[in-house]
Amino acid sequence: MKNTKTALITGITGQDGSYLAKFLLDKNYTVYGTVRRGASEKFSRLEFLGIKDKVKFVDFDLLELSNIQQVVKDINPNEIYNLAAQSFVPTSFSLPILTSDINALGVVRLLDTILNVNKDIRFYQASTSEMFGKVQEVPQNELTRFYPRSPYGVSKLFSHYMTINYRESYDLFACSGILFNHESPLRGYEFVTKKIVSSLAKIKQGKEECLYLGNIEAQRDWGHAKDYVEAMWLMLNADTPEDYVVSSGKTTSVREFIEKTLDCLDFEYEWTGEGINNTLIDKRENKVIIKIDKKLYRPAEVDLLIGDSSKIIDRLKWSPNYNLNTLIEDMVDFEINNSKFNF
Ligand code: NAP
Ligand code: F7E
Repeated sequence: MKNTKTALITGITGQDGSYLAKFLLDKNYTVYGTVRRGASEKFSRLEFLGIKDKVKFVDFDLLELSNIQQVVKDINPNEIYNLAAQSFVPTSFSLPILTSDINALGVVRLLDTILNVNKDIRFYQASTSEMFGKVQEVPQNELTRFYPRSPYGVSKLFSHYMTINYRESYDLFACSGILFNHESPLRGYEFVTKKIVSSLAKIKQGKEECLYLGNIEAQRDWGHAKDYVEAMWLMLNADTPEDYVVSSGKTTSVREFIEKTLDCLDFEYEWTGEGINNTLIDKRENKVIIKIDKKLYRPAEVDLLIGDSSKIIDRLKWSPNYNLNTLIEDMVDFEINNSKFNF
């Protein structure tokens, strides 16, 4: 049956925006996506997914209130998924004011616009496990106390509570998904999983020499972005607006992620040294291929994340298809077979 729903996705050029657009198009939504003007085109993810021609694009920036008002008024969608953000944690330390303007105030601009344009628009806010930061409980669920450790985490906590406040004050159908790290072949190169998989694949092919990393003892709860965009849709199509944790329920260190990737690429390897002198040797080539770079450490780190997604599994029947091993296989396969795509 024809779906008559319209969705507006902010941040459609990013990892999640691209997968969500594909997911909604497959459900016959009319999909609008917001694009921030830049010096070069940034549609490579949508092109890789084969959907660039199916999305309707609008110029948009979360910094510009009148632009947001015009876009929401013109499209008047059934659902808005706010995925746009300055999402890279290290950049939030160097650009804390810009990060706050986009990630925190940008969300109030959107919420207030919805309130004034059409209160029936359903709203999804991309909240994050970074809000748990220095974790106050293990595992973390919807009731765990927050303790963010970066300007990014703090900005997202502001917008998380703003979303709740607009829901409670004005009866908006507004939900926050507290999503733990989710990765994919379409992840930006600066994030650790993509950096590891991409560099190790290139080292294996003789195209790169050495990978430099920061704190490899940090532990993350990693899932696949394809599974996580489905959770966003489930939230906006539930009977009541609520907040949900979305996670795999397992935690893995960056070091273990490296080892799994090395196994997947059939390396023989050995760690030597301690702390920042830790290095990894390719035993077949007798070469150092991973070194630690102190400059990649963060001013404050989130040491451990592990989520408890019982609520969304029980109430919305969310059921992920990927685990960490199949995620890594998907990412490695992409690096080996699709080197012409650059994100
Ligand atoms: P991403 O790949 O970094 O994409 C971010 C998107 O936001 C891009 O399309 C970017 O556009 C856009 N954007 C940045 N600043 C903007 C502005 N001022 N106005 C309008 N658009 C702007 O992020 P992602 O990994 O897909 O994550 C999607 C959302 O989920 C983000 O809000 C992120 O903070 C949140 N989140 C992500 C994870 C995760 O593990 N991936 C976990 C929890 C929460 P350009 O192409 O122009 O840069
Ligand atoms: O770092 C460590 C680093 O940048 C993961 C964003 O999507 O998920 C993401 O934030 C860990 C950290 O992700 C390098 O110190 C070591 O402990 O891949 P990341 P993130 O900071 O967890 C959350 C849920 C979001 O919401 C964010 O938007 O890996 N690490 N060495 C490194 N990290 C990077 N990037 N680069 C390194 O060389």
